[in-house]
Amino acid sequence: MTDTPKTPTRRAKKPAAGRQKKPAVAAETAQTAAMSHDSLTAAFARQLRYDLCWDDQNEEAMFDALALSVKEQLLDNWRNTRKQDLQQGKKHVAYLSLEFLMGRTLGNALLNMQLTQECRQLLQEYAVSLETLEQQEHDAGLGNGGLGRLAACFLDSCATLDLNVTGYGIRYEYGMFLQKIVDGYQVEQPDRWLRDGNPWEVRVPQHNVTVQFFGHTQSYVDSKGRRHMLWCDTQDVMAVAYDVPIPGYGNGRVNTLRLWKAEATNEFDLAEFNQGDYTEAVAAKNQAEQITMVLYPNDSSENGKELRLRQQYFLSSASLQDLLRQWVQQHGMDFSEFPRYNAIQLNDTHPAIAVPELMRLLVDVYELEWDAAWHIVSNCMAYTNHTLLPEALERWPVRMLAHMLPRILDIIYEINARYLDEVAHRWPGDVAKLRQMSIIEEGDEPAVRMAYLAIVASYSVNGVAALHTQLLTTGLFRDFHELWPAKFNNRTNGVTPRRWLAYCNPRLTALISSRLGDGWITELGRLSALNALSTDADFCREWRQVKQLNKQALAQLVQERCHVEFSPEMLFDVQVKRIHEYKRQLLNILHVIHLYQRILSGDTHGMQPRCVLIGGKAAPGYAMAKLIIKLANNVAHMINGDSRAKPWLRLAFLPDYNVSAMETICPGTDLSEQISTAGKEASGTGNMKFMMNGALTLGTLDGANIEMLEEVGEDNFFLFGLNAPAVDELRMHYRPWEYIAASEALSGVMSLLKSGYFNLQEPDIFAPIVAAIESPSDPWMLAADFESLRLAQLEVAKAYQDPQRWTTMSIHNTAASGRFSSDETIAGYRDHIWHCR
Ligand code: 26Q
Repeated sequence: MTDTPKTPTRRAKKPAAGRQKKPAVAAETAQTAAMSHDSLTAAFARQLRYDLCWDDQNEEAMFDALALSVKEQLLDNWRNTRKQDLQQGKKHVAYLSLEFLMGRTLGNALLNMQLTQECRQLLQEYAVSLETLEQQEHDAGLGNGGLGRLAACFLDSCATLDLNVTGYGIRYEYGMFLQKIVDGYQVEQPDRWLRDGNPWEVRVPQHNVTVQFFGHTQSYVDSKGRRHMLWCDTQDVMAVAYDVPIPGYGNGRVNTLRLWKAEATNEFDLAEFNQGDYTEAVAAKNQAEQITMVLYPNDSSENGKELRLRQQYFLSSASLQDLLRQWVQQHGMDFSEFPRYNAIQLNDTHPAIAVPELMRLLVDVYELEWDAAWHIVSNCMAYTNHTLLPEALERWPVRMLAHMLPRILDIIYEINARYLDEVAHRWPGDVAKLRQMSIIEEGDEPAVRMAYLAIVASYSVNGVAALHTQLLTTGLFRDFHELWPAKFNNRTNGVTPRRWLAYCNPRLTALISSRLGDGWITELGRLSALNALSTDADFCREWRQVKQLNKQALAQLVQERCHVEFSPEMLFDVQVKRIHEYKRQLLNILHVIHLYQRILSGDTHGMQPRCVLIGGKAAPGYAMAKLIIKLANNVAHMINGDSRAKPWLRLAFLPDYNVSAMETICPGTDLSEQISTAGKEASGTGNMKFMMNGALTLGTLDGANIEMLEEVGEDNFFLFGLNAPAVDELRMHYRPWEYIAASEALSGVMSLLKSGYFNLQEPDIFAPIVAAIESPSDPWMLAADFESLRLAQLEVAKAYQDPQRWTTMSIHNTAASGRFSSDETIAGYRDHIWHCR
């Protein structure tokens, strides 16, 4: 890895005028800032010498010592934040998510605490660089991709915007698998990220709660004639809280990410033990602890897995019990004001079982009447949808719920019955409508439609980009939009400029801040001032120099991980994201093959030498995605081994793409590929990270690409392909062979692919890929968009060959990225959904 500085080397001394007002906790921080160097230094020395009992100066031990010392510096602010929120009665938001893709913490925490320089200084005395220690940290890979990383960016923005937000998630023992490439194939290996301990977490056993599973329900009528439900003979699991601090940028706020670990309850152990069955007791312990053992590595739902449902209920129940316990501690048993002081944001339907669980807790445990409880639930819950793919909509078999969560199923039935009355009222006599909109899907295997459950209970339902929200309200959720139009709203995604510019691109940060000051770090809209510098010769030269150095760092990463030589003089063309057919990595590969054929035929006139990088993980059970990885590797092998191609073209597949890899990739990229079939990518967020770092986008009219294009203008964006309505229209009469026949380039590519040129040792392995492209039912319509992509890539080449033009376009992209800060997005959630300050 690179040894380049990771944080701003120059920062304007005074904050620029009009910076956000610092919140109250900041005053305290300023006081302690002067002491922080001493205390960090002292804490580090103490950690190293005593707490870690390590006399040798080992880099792992030094990382641990540093991380623990940094955490120590956060503790006072952490406690104060909690105290002040309570005193001020600040509205609390619980962000429930099965995924938080945090990546590494050290560098980002130092940046937010503004301790990077101090830290560098102190490490000088130990003759070790901050970068070396940063690289000792394992990524916290507690997520699959976009949805999980979005949750992580949101936590950063919530803390920075001084909002009282707690992230609730699962402390998976094994995060996202590590990807190895063997003979071109993806091989999954377990990610034991906690093996050496996690210095950032604090175990908080005083917050333990018990979560129930299985058993059966019983009712009884009390002396006052009120009916009560009991859920009995359950198998109980203990949820143990592990808290991780989330510091805001330069404001002294420290929020909490609370991750739950499943452990066997003592009672359970003891009962077995008393019967003398020691081995059964230990086995039960294992069963309980399985719940939080592993993250499901699918980024589109894998329906019906029992353990996954257990994870969802475990997270939901533990988090809600935690919220209610805190409420009762402060307000007693009166819940009427609960929604005024609490919002619960559901990150997709994964935690939607929280809806009936909150009803259960309020009705069965806290003894509220149904209507009062429903009033509370339906004024707290808000649901974010992240997908348009119908196969990704979660459905849980009624049978499974009846067995695992019998009381919860009863409550879902009751919610459904009452809600269907409303539907019947709105559409009298329309039985088809009732069936269509029911939370319960009928059929051979009746199932609960989790998205419907979430919509019915939520006061807000949002999509994650303008097109996505529009397609939700006119497609997937049309009936619901008709019934409750006011619930629906759009919140276009964003990414945190702290990690995705200030931290990961210190050179560009220094350059930007040298002209604009550093106010842009918390007000990204200020980057628009760069437009005025886009033709300034000095500024452009420096901009190019920065990109060149960042490309060297990326080239080094590619050399180390792929053993492919990337030359920083060439165009760096990058597509990194989960491997999925709708994202069309295959279309990218087809274009690379086409370039290769041009080279072989001597048609290199006007060709721009380029290095293409593809990276991403395939779900372990997704055969086609895995085959696309194999194809990328085989094509790379042929091209990189062919001396004729060397001056023009290189292709590399980067193994184990993750958050820390992206921190080196996006600063060093010239061209970002966002080429999904229009109407399929809900938003995309990688696209925004690239844009912020001055990459140009080659993209379809999909997800947030559309809004990026709107911001930056057509002159600074390479647009191609069918739009969403055209894709839908074409589906009825799609004949891919006509597109293939009409394109000399695509025919050539298909012939070479079919000839077995890329799989000489393994005949026929790519037949499923050829068949998919040639199928009239190819949902992703690769053939239809190929020519358009090829032409757009010609424009890319032309633009890149005019360095001044490219640089100006690059600057315009960074300048226009202000709207895609997650601060903007979170300000939207704050003002339009959470209504908190
Ligand atoms: C569900 C059930 C069982 C197992 C796994 C899952 C599952 C897990 C993760 C389903 C979906 C996901 C992840 C989805 C995701 O990452 N969606 C992406 O969300 C981003 C943030 O909004 C968007 O930018 C992307 O467009 C969207 O694909």
